[in-house]
Amino acid sequence: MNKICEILNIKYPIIQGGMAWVADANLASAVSEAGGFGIIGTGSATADIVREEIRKCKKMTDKPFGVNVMLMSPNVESVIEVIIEEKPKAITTGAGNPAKYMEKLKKADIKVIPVVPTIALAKRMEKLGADAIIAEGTEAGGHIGELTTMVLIPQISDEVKIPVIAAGGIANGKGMAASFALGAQGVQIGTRFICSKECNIHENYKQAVLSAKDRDAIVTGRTTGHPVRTLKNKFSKEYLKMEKEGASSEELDRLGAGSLRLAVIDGDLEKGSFMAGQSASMIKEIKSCKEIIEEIVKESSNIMKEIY
Ligand code: TUI
Repeated sequence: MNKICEILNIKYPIIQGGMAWVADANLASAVSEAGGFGIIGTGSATADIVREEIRKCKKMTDKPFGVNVMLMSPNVESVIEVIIEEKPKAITTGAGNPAKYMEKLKKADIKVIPVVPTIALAKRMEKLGADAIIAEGTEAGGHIGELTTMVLIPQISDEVKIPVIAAGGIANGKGMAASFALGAQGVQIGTRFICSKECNIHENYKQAVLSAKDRDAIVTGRTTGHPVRTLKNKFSKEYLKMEKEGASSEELDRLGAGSLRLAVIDGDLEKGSFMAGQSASMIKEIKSCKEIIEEIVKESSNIMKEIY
């Protein structure tokens, strides 16, 4: 049996990305109901909001689901406490090192699956007792590392014994088959699920992803040490211009404050930060989570059968 399916007790090794503001109980439960592993993205949300969303998800599905913890959140400590009380099947972590929380979470019998952008961090996470690793290439949306999925996955899967989940640039069966070929046992998919029927975000966000071309998912924030991949628009172009002109972190933070919310909730095409991965240009239509998952599984297994 596939190791990711075994650890998470799911049908298909497809994990939905824990996208802040985007991945709510509605999306997570739809992915889990379809046989994947749905994740509630907590971003910088308060512990009370996170508790509410986890309880909502439990009402919407009997299937296992997880929560993503964004480690740069000012609410990270209280969010971890809520997670320990509510006991989702697993957590994924992003934008930092979860070492501090590992023991507590494992004691609560919650699987811990850190997202890592480097080989060194993957090895450190294995030593600390991570149950699996999500190795995320720079093709991904949101907060990113520098290495590509193509070079990260084969190296991490050679270096660690725990199962590896590939992320970054994966939106269809080709990406899933490639991930298996590179040594991963599963995939994490974010951007494709933005374009799902069950994703409760402003229609403008979905349309922005659907109309994105190959070079439209650009990186802002390289000068601050917090690179973020987001779609090209007035906001991201202004951000890059200010970086070029030597703006301080404080000035850039002021410009960025609230911009993800403006994209997700208000659909503000000028001031919003439409975080998305390079795979945006591969996504052509809005489908249900069930259709997306079944299409990816079918396409990847056909590719693997056709090789020999
Ligand atoms: O976390 C993500 N992607 C995200 S989080 C997010 S919320 C946000 N909003 C505004 C500004 C910034 C973020 C949007 N997208 N992906 C997982 C990921 N984790 N990518 C890279 C990393 C990472 C980076 C450094 C993981 C660990 C790490 O460790 C550094 C250390 O402390 O050793």
